[in-house]
Amino acid sequence: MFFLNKPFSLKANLFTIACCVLFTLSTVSVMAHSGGEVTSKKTETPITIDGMLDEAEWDAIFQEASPLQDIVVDPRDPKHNQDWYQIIPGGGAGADTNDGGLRVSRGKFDGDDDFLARWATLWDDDYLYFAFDVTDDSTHEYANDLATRDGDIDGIWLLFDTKHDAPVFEFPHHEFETRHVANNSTYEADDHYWIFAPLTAAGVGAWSQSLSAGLDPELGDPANGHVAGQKTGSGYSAEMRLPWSIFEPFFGAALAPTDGLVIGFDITITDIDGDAPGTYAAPLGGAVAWSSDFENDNSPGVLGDLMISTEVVGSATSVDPRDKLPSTWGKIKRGYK
Ligand SMILES: [Ca+2]
Ligand SMILES: [Ca+2]
Ligand SMILES: [Ca+2]
Ligand SMILES: [Ca+2]
Repeated sequence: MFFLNKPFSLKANLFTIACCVLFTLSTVSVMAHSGGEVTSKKTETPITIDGMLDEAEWDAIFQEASPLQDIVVDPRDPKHNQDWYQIIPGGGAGADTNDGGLRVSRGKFDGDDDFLARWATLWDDDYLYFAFDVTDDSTHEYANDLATRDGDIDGIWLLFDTKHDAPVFEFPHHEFETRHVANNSTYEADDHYWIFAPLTAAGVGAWSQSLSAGLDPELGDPANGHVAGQKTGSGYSAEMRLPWSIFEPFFGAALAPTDGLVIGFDITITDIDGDAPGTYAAPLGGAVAWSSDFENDNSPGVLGDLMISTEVVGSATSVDPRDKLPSTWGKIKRGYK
C-alpha cells in the first residue's frame, strides 16, 4: 500500500462517501411513484387486434413479463414471488379493504382462479399496444349503452401521466399510503385514463372518463379496431392499441415514442362476479391495480412508470419463443373459444 498516502486516501474516502450519498439521493428521486416499472419494447410486426394473443411477439414479451409483472392479489405469495408493496387501508375515500390480498383496493378476491391477470405491452411507430390474459371465474359481457358507462364491468382501466410530472412520495418498507398521496396529488391536464370493456354485446368498446364520462370517439368506435376481447377457458383475453396521437391533446404536443421515454402508468382491473353479476365490491367483486390502488383515477402520484425501449422484442434471443411456452400459458391459449 506504499503508493497511497494518507491525504489522498482521506480524499478518496470522502469522494466515495459523497458519491454514495449522491447516488442514493438520485436513486430516490428517480424512483417510480408507487414502485411499478415496465418496459415497452418495440414490435416490428403490427399486432392484430382480435383478442387472440397468438402473436410470436406477445409470446416473447409474456415470457419476460410473467410472473413478475402479473397483477395478483398477493404479490408475496411464493407462486408469484413479487417484491412489491402493500396498500395501507384508508385510500380511495376510505373504501380500501385489503380483503383477499395485500393489493386489493376494493372488494374481495378468493384466490387466483377468482382473479389473476397476465399482461404485457409493446409499441411501434403508430401504436402503444397492450395484451391481457385475465383469469376470472365469472365473466360478463357489457350489454348496456356504450355511450355512457352504465354499471360496473369486467373491465380494464389504463391510466397515464403523459408528462410524468406527478409528485413523488416515498414510503418505507413498500407500504404505500394512498390516503396521503390522494391528499397531495390530483389529475392535471396531461393526466388521463381510459376504461375498456373487452367483452361487450356490441363487440368492443372503451370509455374515456377522467375529463368527461363519454365514449371515446377514437378508441370506443368498434370500426376503428382498437380494442378486442375473447372469452377463454379461464376468463378472458384482451388486446388494445392506443394511437400515439391519442395522447397529444393531453401531452400538449405530439408524444413521440423515443428510447428512454417514461410515462406515468398504471392499470386497474375491475371484476364483477355472480349471476346476475354484482358490482366490483364485496362479497363477490373487486378491483385491483398493477402498481398502486384504485386511487389511481384521482391521484396520478400513485402511478408507476412505463418506459419505452427501442429494443425489438425477441431480438435478444435466437430461439423460437413458442418452443419455450410455459405449460400454463399454453393451456390458456388453447382455451380460446
Ligand atoms: Ca392478436
Ligand atoms: Ca372473478
Ligand atoms: Ca401529470
Ligand atoms: Ca368477473
